[in-house]
Amino acid sequence: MIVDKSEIQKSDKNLLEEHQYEFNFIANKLQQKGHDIVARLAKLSEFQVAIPSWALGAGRTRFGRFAHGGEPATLEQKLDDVGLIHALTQSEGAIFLHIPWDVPQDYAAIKERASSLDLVFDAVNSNTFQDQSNAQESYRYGSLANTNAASREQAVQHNLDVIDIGEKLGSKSLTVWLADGSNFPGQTNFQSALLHTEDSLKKIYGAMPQNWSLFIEYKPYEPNFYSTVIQDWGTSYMLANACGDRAYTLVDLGHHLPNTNIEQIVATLMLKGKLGGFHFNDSKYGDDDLTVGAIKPYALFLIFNELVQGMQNNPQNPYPAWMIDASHNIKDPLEDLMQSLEAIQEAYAKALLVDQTALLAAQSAQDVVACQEILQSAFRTDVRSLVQRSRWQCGGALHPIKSYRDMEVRKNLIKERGATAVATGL
Ligand SMILES: [Mn+2]
Repeated sequence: MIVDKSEIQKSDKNLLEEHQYEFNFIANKLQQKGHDIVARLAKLSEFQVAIPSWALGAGRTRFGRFAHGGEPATLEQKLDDVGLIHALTQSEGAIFLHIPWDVPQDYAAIKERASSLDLVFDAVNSNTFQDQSNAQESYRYGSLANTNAASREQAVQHNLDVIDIGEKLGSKSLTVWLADGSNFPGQTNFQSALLHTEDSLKKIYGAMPQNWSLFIEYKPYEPNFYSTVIQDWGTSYMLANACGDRAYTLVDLGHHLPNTNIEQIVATLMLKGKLGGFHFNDSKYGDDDLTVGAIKPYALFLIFNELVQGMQNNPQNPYPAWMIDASHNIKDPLEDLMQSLEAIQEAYAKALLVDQTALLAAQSAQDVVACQEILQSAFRTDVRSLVQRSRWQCGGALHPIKSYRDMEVRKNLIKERGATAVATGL
């Protein structure tokens, strides 16, 4: 299904007057405070978030999976789904592939399809957390950290194959998330597991093309519940430093123990020039993979405040790769991705409104109350019409979910692909 621009306009028609009124109100107010609205809108429009190929179908828990029908069963259909929400939002113009599920049969055709949908290929993601049917060696006891050299070699080779696939598609980075760890005390030797991991990552890093980056993700627990080899940002940072200049830490919002101060981690990594990528989601208990901003929108804003500060003041840090890494057990995945995007854009828009000069002055004057006032004044600003305007001026919908529903997208996808079509790669 291809989104017709005239359908977006039809769906927007009754919203335009209200949007205009709300936008003028907030734009005037912000201009009076000295904000350059055109520049703010340009920043919002430039912001593109990648969609992972595994987020386009219903997720699963250990207890069941409830499909939505019309899910994308092929790589081509996954591209089409991302293209569809990109047409509505104008901000989801990149796809993040997961190998081995998304290996293209015809590279030229896939690249052409992506470019016709205005999509680029973001980082590629390897998978050594489960055994593939034709595998010689098992990852039951780990991949890059396995005590068995043959398992490690197989895992390294898989990453090299993924780089090869990514290169053919125009990707420029590899994300490694390891499930390696242990379930019981004594099961693993922490030091040798870390040394094996470092050694394996160095081999992968060494084989990457010169213009590629390596993103190393961390996670404190799960699927192993006693220890994970790359448990926190410090371990990831240490490994990235051991690999070299083009290796970075990747922060996934869900990969922290409850109440971790993620904004401080972001600030530290950007100061050191080592924040490579960012995975958005939200959680209440653990790695819940919920819709971004659904639980802790203020924490998301504080994180964005550090990201904005870092992007403005830390030239030593590369522009981070953004991705929504969520799972949709109950909602229509495409609607959920649009809700996540909205929350990300709102947090970003609010962070752009923080008066950094006044904040710095208040911090220097040790005026704690003023510091909080400055942050919360930005957080409490209703920026929804700014986000709408940034999307609309690029040809997107004022209200993407309304347009999606007006166009009966899910019904059409079920008609095209069938009610039982199930997405691969979850
Ligand atoms: Mn992630």
